[in-house]
Amino acid sequence: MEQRQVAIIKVPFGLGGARGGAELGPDELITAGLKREIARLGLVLSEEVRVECPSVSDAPIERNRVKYLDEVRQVSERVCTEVSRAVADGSFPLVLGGDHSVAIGTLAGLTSHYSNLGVIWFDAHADLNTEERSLSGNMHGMSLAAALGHSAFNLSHIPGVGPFINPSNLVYVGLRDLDEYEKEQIRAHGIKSFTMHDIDRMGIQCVVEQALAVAGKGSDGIHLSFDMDCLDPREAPGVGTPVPGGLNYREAHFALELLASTNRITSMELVEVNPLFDHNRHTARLGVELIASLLGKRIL
Ligand code: EXY
Ligand code: MN
Ligand code: MN
Ligand code: MN
Repeated sequence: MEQRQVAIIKVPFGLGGARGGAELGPDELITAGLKREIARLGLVLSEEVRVECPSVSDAPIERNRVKYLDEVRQVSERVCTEVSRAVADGSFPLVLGGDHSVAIGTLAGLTSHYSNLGVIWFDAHADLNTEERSLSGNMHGMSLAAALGHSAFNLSHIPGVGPFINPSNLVYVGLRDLDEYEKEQIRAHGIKSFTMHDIDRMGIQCVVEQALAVAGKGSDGIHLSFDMDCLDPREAPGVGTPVPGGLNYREAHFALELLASTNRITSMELVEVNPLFDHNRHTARLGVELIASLLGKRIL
């Protein structure tokens, strides 16, 4: 069997988030041993790129209601280019955020190759706000609105991009903190959502199997977008927007082990690791372990 290639795409960008610090995420994940885990799994690291990202010091003081839109646009274009190149190289794109606004560029790069991309979105939040409806102005809460074409700034504004993602191939896992507008959008577009209530009720195995069926139906690739705040803050304190009542350690691992065993996942991003709120690199280490599970690490 051909050896699988992984391309690490580091996106040290935090201006889309509610609090600074997510820009430190990629280096923190590398320091926590990500490359060692990839090597242990017998995978080839085909490349490790670092997307150049603006930081507070080179961005103007933000006075607009929507914060750092120009910076998000710039980063989205660069991430799109790198992700697209990794797919063209035959590598598995592994994007390390950064706040969740980096997903706009990831999804742009993927849709330039996949005509009908399925998306599994692990998150406490729906990230479905538009510039008009966001209560915070933070762009990490708008990434899926951009990918679905609901917001003024959206995928169609990124050069070389493919179609918007299809709401019928999008599925949430772990939701528990939604704005009213986001709830309306989920209902209006019939987006399949497994909230924490559903996980309590059905168990994570059943949820993951159903999520896979939704994302995989008629799709030519499945992207896993993994926001670390889907985990309970006791497991993952190092995130910018923690919400109580999230996934526990084994639920998260089992979910990713199940996804790995299907061989259907074609790309992954892991976002919102924020070392400023972490203790002893706990969250980054957990992030590395979860990536390893998704890449095929087994207990035995
Ligand atoms: N819904 C809130 C907002 O739009 O500001 C919170 C969004 C948090 C987004 C994060 C990281 O997934
Ligand atoms: Mn390359
Ligand atoms: Mn998110
Ligand atoms: Mn979140």
